[in-house]
Amino acid sequence: MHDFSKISVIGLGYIGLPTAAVIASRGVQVHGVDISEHAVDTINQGKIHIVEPDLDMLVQAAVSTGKLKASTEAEAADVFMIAVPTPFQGDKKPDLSFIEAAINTIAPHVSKGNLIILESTSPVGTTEKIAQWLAELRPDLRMPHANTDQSDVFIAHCPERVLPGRVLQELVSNDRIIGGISPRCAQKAMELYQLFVRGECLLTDARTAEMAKLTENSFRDVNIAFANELSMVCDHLKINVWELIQLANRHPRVNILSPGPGVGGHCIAVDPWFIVDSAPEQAKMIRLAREVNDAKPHYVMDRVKKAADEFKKPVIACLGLAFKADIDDLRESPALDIAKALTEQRIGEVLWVEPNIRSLPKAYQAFTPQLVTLHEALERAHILVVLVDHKQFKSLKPGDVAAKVVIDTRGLFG
Ligand code: SAJ
Repeated sequence: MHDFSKISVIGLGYIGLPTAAVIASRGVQVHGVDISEHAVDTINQGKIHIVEPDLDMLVQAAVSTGKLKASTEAEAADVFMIAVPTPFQGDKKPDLSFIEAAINTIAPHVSKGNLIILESTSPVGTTEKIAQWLAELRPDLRMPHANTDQSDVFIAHCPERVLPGRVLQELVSNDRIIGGISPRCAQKAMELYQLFVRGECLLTDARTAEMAKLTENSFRDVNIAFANELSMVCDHLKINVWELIQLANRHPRVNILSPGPGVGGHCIAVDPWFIVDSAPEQAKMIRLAREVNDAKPHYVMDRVKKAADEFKKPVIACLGLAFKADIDDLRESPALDIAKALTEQRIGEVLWVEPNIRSLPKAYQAFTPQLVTLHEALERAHILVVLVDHKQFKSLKPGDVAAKVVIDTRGLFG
């Protein structure tokens, strides 16, 4: 038997909401907190304000059984899980203000024996900072950084590592890294994760756990940068990069990732900067990989401009706007940046194709884009720019595009 009868999840976004719903589905009372009234109201109606497969059913069940309740106010609980954003500021320095605000919100409600878990991806040292902030706000409680064996509260970092689009499976099946401020903290946090995680729980200290998460996403970023650089080298040398990668990957110890129009999403393009910020002298390759990936959309734009120069009144169709295949998430998407820039710079008549959305969010309507169907794009465009490998585009036959100039950043026609 565990001694967690009520869990509070602070931040009900892409990580917090699925986590809250999964814990509630195990029969534990969950109190979700978010600053957005819209999010809170939507959840309390048993609905969701984000897109993730099957999450709607899970939230609906959790709310209708009374196990999940959302609020803009914090209240007492046995566990506080923090899942708020950690973006970077203009100078690529991490912005911890959401975490600090979360600590300020929960501080009056924390009591002896409570467990506080940071799930947000964070720079090394953030979990220790939480302990210090809380120590200042609650001098009556003994914190684990100063009282290793006898703290009143337990604090740990357990970074989320789920893949958008597969969150509900990965929340349960992934192994978890659990970094305690002290070994007792890690042990206590593990008891919580064992309520719903089928993967292994691996215990370490908080700093190593923080670095592990940043390392995972930087590893991927560096590998994607390698693929993106190869694609530019191959264009220069007039070699088909897709064929090249397929051949090289037949070596038993080579596994090159796929080039694309750049790296999108809110994690891989952000987290490596946290390493660069804390060790700028040492993290040379990690920084360079970020720069290579950030430069890729400009390279694609230049290719499109060159192709457009060949037409008097070029019609250009951008196939895909989301940040990766078969999702509707447009945030931090290089595909969207490319479509926006081509439209703004009036490189021609630009058609936007995104089969996963019905209309564009208001912010993008200022560009007066033409959101059209794939069918219309195929009828009208001279140039097709493949930006996302959505399944609808994968089923195109070479004959469908034979008469077009195709700039294929995803190797669909490789
Ligand atoms: N991409 C490529 N080529 C590839 C693979 C990806 O260009 O071969 C691009 C995608 O098109 C996309 C971006 O990279 O624009 C990121 O996509 P992704 O699928 O690699 O990763 P995310 O951002 O959806 O989720 C990542 C995951 N991290 C790792 O795989 C190491 C996920 O497990 C993390 O939980 C998530 O970041 C996070 O929240 O940190």
